[in-house]
Amino acid sequence: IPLVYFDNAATSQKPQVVIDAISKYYTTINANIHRGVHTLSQLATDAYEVPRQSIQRHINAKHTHEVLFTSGTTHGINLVASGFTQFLKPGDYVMVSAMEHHSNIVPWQMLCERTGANLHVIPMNEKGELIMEEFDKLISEKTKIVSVNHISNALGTINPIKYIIDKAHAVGAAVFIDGAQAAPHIRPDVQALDCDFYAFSGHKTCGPTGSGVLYGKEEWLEKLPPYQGGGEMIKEVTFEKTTYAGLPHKFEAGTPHIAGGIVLGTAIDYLNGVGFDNIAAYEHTLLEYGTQKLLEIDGMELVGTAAEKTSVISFNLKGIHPYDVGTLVDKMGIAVRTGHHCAQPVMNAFCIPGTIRASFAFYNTVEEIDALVTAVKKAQMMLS
Ligand code: 7TS
Repeated sequence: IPLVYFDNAATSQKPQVVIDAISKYYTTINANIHRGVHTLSQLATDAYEVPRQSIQRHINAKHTHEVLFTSGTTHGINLVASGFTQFLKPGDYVMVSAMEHHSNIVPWQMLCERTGANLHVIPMNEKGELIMEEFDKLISEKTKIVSVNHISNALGTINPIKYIIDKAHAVGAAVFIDGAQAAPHIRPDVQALDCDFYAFSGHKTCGPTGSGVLYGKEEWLEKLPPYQGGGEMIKEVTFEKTTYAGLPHKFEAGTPHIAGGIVLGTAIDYLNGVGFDNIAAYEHTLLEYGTQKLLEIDGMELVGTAAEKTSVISFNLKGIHPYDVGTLVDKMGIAVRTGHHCAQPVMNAFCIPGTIRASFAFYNTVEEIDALVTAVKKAQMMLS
């Protein structure tokens, strides 16, 4: 049976240009960067700085050195949460939302444990939308950083991040945007948003696993301490004292995922070639079609019905455990994710063990959605 891949929120499939670019890197210019003076090393070093520039343009960062290469969103969040240790004191607040992925909860909890700060959580309503009136009540001069996702992985909700950023700045708080689920669908403009940090993962945006980006405003990146010590992040090392390299190298200790960074650039160029407006418009038709077709099934319970959504449909069938449905549709050749999607607090809020999640990308089709609907109906018959 042909595979229908509807687990794009977990990771995207890779276009041929990306697969070819990985092979081309290792075949033609593989060498360590910034080190040797030999020609190959210079070629690799130059090639590694090219995607930094294309990503700077892509997200509209002011400076190239505000673009840090990471291993993914998780790395970016931990880097900033770790660096904030010195800025927090007992009684301060860190704020996240009720619909965060675990990777945008746990690092901030660890930060609170280290510093004696407390965690505030922006609640959501039954549609899976953040309640801005509650956010307005929670935010205060004691809030030092707010970290929210641009788009929820479990519900597909597009959050009002511009509102959050402006309100947070009004009380002097920094704002971190977890763009893991947004980057495959939306071209973020970090200057227009005025966010202090924006992170995303390469593997969800048609790029290689182990690649990612952390954007940080220059003033914050200058203030934050290095995250890891090691090679390439120093200016001078003696046993008495080490001084650090400038941006972005201060945050890029050790040998990075060179192929990953270069090929992430290829992936972002590829997506821009397809066009983010085209992607958004097409995926919206998939979302509308899928939502309508799935709602025709008896006992269909959609989880996450926000007015502003991307192409993620989380659902349950009345009286049936999501794992059972997921297992059966998988046997019918359809890859969906089932479970809590690393967002257990979301599942707790809806009082459910998990959901079945179909997440669409621009390469999916309505015929594939029809196949999903048929498979879900079959699974329902078998299980009831
Ligand atoms: N933030 C959000 C909103 C995410 O959806 C994910 C991964 C992460 C952070 C972490 O990204 P990583 O690349 O560092 O692991 N989300 C999912 C998902 O929904 N299914 O698998 C991974």
